[in-house]
Amino acid sequence: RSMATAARKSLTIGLIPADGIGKEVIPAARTAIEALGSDIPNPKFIDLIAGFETFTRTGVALPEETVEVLKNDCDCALFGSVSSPSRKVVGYSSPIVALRKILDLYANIRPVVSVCILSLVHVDMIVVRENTECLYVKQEQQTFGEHGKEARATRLITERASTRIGKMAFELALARPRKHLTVIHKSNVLSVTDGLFRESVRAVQTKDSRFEAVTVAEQLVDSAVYRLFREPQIYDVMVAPNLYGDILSDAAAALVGSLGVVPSVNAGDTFVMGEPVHGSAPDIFGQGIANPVASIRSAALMLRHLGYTEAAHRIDNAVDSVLREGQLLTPDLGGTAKTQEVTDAIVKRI
Ligand code: GGG
Repeated sequence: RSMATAARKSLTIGLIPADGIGKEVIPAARTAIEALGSDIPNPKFIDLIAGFETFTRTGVALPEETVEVLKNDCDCALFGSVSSPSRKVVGYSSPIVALRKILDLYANIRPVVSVCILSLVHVDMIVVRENTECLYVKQEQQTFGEHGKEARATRLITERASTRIGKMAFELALARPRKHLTVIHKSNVLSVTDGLFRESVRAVQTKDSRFEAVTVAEQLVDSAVYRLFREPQIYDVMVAPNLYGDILSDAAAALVGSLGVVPSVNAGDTFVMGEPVHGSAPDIFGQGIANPVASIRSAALMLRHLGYTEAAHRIDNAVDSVLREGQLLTPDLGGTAKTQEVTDAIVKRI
């Protein structure tokens, strides 16, 4: 699926590096887009802030101005990574979770593909993660019960969100050679919520005859994780509720060498935001060794989604060529190269 480019005379891209290595890899993605020259009409970049560091500095994790600029002035955006704390911090809420909801970026599309020299098995799949609901509605309460503290979270699954993520997954599967879709759920236990997800996704196929060409399988999420490690080649497109999709795509990244090479886009009907699947990696932040590949590939995915197919192709080919040569790999891939060296090598090939 791509948003039409025909009438576009320029492309304005919001850049939100956010926290940690996001600040090192988003500039690399910008350099890759700039290297495309006239393939992208008048690219303009707007630097925007968000994240935990923004919160500690200003008291707000997602400033209103960032949201307004994205909505009013940008055609698309690139988001880096965020370091939300694992404890409750009063007044703080994850800006990436909020942005996905505010901009209605309901699909998180995560292609996980083998990097030839690094993979023992051939993996070529897309994890399609519902991006707006499930446990990420973040309605949690803690109370005191007879035996002490009790905590509850609401898990929201709607027919509307499950249907539209289902449609997105069927479209993606239809465009691939294997045309195979696996619906992930746990409806043997969560028969109401996951039952609705499963039923809504499956109903998509009955309402559009084009989707008859797609073969559909279902898998319980625990069994999907097992089979993902045993025989990842069986998967083509997977569609999952938010939390399962989050976990499955990180797990799948382990099969292709590193989270540092896995890109994603957060896509809605009118806006798209590229985002590396990896987090802010505070352990390596500041050393200049973060892998820029996931962000550069996220830029390519974003451009492809906007219809700039040739530009996206040029970036992907350049990345593949650097990885194939294997001379310049960051430490997550077993090498000693710096972020800047890998970026320069990719840019040179673009
Ligand atoms: N780029 C993906 C990323 O930042 N992952 C970490 C993440 O999603 N954390 C959730 C959060 O910090 O709010």
